[in-house]
Amino acid sequence: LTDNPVEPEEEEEVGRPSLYKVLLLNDDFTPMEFVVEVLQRFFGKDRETATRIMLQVHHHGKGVCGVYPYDIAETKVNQVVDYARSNEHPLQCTMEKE
Ligand code: TYC
Repeated sequence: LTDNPVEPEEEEEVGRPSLYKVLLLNDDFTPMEFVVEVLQRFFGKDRETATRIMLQVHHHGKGVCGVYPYDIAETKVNQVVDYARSNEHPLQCTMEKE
């Protein structure tokens, strides 16, 4: 009888939830101050970090607000879009798989 071979390491990814980036998109109308407020209110950023992300979006077209599991990312997107619409701003928020 030959020795039993050692089982190969299990290399499949199991049980690790995919993460999603929540992105803000630039537009010409939403006030800078409103975007900073959104980043503080819904993404827990301090004022300085929020301002940096807002300016990234303003200058480069989009920016990452945070990275979350699917359900949390989806909730953040809905909260931001609802809040922007309530204040009559066209601010766009979306998510993409990391
Ligand atoms: N471009 C906007 C302005 O000049 C500011 C802005 C920044 C809008 C970020 C949206 O996600 C945004 N008032």
